[in-house]
Amino acid sequence: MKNPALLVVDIQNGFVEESELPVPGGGELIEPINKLMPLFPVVVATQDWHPPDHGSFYTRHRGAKPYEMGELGGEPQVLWPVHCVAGTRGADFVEGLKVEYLQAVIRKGMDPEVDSYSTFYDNFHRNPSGLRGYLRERGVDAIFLAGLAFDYCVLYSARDALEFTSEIYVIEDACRAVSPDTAAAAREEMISKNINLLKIGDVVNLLTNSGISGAFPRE
Ligand code: VGL
Ligand code: ZN
Repeated sequence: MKNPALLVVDIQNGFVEESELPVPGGGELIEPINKLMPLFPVVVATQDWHPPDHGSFYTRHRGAKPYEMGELGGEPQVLWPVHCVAGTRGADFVEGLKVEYLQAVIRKGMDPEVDSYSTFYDNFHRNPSGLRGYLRERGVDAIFLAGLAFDYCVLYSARDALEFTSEIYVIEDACRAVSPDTAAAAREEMISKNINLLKIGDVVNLLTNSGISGAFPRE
């Protein structure tokens, strides 16, 4: 590892406040992520960025309730509460996140007919986001993930990131999950795919031992 990137996944109001799609403990991540960002040479953030009538919203499905299973494009789909509508407060980064460290922001979930948990592709794997090209041009050789939600966007992004490099690290205590059941399954899948699970303290040691310094001076 010479040039690792930190992917800061969906640290948005819609996932940390009670109003939209709250992920338990999501708000606790601001401080650790602020500490992690300046350690990395490349820092990219993602935003869930939906149109108001996105097909993953329960409101698009007659008689449906939030968090029920439904269908979108002929595939099973969790029907989410309305969340992270582009240009609204719910889609904004959480206040206090040090956005000055973000070198690029990738937005996803704009197509109303397919959900997009991964930062690399939509859930049908049809359209790429451009992140892979960005990371390639930046010469990134390892990807660290932190953010929301561990069992959805972090899992799907880590899965797709394996196409880019075999060196994937999910910083477990810098992530929070929607539900314990899906989190346990996500963890199993990561382990089976040789995605490394580590803790914030391990990251600091790993980067220091590899002689890696961040793009911004340490605080
Ligand atoms: C996410 C559910 C719906 C996520 C996004 O960021 O994990 N989860 N949209
Ligand atoms: Zn979403």
